[in-house]
Amino acid sequence: MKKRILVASMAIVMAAQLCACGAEKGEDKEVEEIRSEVNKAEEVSEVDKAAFAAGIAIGESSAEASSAEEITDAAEKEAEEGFVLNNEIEEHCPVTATATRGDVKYGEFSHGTYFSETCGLERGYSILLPADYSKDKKYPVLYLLHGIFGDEYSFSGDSSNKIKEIVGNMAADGHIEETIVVCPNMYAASDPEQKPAFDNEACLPYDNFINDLVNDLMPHIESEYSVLTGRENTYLAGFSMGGRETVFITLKKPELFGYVCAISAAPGVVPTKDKFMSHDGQMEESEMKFADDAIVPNVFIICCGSRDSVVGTYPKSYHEILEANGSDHIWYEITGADHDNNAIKSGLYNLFKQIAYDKAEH
Ligand code: FER
Repeated sequence: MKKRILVASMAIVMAAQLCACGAEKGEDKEVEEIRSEVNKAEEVSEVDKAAFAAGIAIGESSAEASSAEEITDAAEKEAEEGFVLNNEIEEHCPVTATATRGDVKYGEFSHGTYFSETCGLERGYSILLPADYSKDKKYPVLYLLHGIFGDEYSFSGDSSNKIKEIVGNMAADGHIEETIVVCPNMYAASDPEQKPAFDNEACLPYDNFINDLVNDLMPHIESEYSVLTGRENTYLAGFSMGGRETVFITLKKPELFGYVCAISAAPGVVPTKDKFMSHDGQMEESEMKFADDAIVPNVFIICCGSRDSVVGTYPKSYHEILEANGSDHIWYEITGADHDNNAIKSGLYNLFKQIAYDKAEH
């Protein structure tokens, strides 16, 4: 498993190299060899694709990927201190937040569909409703966006991200309101045959998700479920490719989301070239900011594992650009975490902690 993932990852890098050198040298033998490696990788790439999407560590088994000791020690220490309602970031999601408790009823994921005018297609989403969901109550909603190659099952199909436990425990303890979590399919393509890949054209449907979310999915959720509406009750978070779209959507539609967290955001918001591909960019660096008169989120977190082997320091660069452009946000690193669920758990926990603090009377 470890080796297969490594081979596939290497082949993805080679695929990028292939694009770069193919243009210069033409179809010589070396290129053919690389191409055949890439094809081989495609056979095993389903494993790799699922890993990208769900936040399972890429390149090594997840137990080894993050620095486990560093993370467990810190999470236990933070748990010992108990939940303190303040606006301080806790780098590691405490173990008490992810524990399965006998005294807490957790929600379950189910699946729904909606018609997307944006794509001209019926599209799916997973939804986590609180255990005692009732039409007599109204709930805030978190829209949670998956990574590249993912779909609406990426989060719901991976119990290691502890989403149910984090939301359930924090609500049961009265820190946050019971909250609905919606996990869309972020690949908003009109052609059902189009597939994601590491090239600009294949990534356009991800950049189109903003339209599907705002014009189709949010109205659907607001009409089908008993939800509180408005920016104070509408949260946005995403991992990796989902983190990149979270940053983009937040900058474009800041008035819609009161609380936001971009976890391990992928490159491509601004033009750049990384080991996977050359990115055209969704905007120029000078444009990467909130409009002067914008209503901005109450909380906008950007975070990333200190050992992220996939997106590296791109999230930090987003923080630096936003800071240089005068756009408010919180930036932090999760010491020891890779491109994985340790980062996801931390981001979600801290988003809810900030929500708890911001909504409390203090
Ligand atoms: C890239 C590097 C990482 C990229 C996407 C990713 C589209 C996404 C990774 C993930 O979602 O896990 O260059 O380009």
